Amino acid sequence: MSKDQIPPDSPAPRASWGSRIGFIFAVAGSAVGLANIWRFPYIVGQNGGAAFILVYLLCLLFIGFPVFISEIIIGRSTCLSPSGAFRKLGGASWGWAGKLTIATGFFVSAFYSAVAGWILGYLIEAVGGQISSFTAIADARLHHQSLMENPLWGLGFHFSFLLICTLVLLLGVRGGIERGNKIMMPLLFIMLMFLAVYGLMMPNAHVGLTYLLNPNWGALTPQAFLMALGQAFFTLSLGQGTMVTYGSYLKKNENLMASCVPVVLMDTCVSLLSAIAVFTIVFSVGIEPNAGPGLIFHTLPWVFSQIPSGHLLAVAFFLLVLMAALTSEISAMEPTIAYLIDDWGWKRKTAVLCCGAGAFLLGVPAALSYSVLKNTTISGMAIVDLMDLLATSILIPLGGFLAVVLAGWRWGIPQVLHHMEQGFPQLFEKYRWLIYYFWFCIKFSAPILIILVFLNAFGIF
Ligand code: ALA
Repeated sequence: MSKDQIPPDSPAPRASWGSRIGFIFAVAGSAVGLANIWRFPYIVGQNGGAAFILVYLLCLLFIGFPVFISEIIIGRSTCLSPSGAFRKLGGASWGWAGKLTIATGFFVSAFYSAVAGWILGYLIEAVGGQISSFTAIADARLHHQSLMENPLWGLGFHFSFLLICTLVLLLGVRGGIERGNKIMMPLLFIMLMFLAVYGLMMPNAHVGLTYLLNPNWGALTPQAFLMALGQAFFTLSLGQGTMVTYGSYLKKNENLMASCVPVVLMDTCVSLLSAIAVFTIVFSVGIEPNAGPGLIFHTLPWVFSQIPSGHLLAVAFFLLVLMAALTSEISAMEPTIAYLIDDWGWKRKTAVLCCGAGAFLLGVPAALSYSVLKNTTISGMAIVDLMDLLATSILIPLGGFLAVVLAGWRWGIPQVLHHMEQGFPQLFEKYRWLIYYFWFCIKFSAPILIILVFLNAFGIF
């Protein structure tokens, strides 16, 4: 980075991505996570199959992608963490909005790690063959229950998962995040392709595909719209400071569209492929995949016990989910780390260690949700589910809303378009319609639709 790119209020030369592919893999790594492989298949199953997929794709087109681009531009144009970036573009009073998104990322990293810890625990179980040898689905459920009721199991894997993330983060933006994603993302794609092809070759694969592609419009409730919106936001890691922070490491001469469009396509492909893999594999043994979060913790282990090469598939599946979770967790922690470095002048090592320790402590209640804290519920929901609900239905859409209002109304569309052209000055000459698309989405459709979905979901109209 040349000297003239360093903003005056940035204390030290800022880290940057080494290459475009490094950026694409890092951002795709952040985007592809538990939401794609774990949540997407079961919410599709519960909310109308292809009808829900259509709503989800529209949410991506008119809300998710414009918010994603706005956040990346906010970061790239300021080269600051979300707090400084929001302050610089919006004025002093906007600093709190940036801080809110950082706090959201930190909050997500805490409960996400608890859930990802269970995945790590299941991977170890898969390697040992314990989750591919059940003779009845009830046994798989009981085994899951016995693991979840063991507080040391939950806490130990929550800690171990965070330890791996912290070690990667200690290696820095290029040496840790970029290199780690460059290794894990291709592996993730290979494993997912393998599982999807395997699923399509199973008996009854067509039943799974029909279930996925058959639209059930009656299942599209207001809650389903909120879920589609929450999924579009959560899967692109929006509203949690991540994309602003990752954008702040992107060089100004990078072609923004060529860097960002592949990320959204990859993320969407992973969600659809995961749904294909899960539905075809689950239907092959004649059961329905609408089992909620239990889908991957007892339904799939039971399926792995029924099919040929189930042991190998179980290892491949949980390794896939683990890598997806690692790259996303790292990206949820990075905004806090960047903030501590930028605003508080901390060294990276101190910031990473404190962020890791903080995420562990905040995640402890989530990790213990089904053991010592299993009777601590609100409206019947366990702590981890409440944290998930608070993040995905309120904090994350709110953070995305603030980013898009900052970009579209406070900073202004001309500035946004100007920064979009950096790295590709002919962008709007070649694709003039993009001006109207971004103008309409950033200024109107994204903020208005977010408000409408909120009001609708809370029964206000
Ligand atoms: N984007 C991450 C996921 O999908 C947080 O899980």
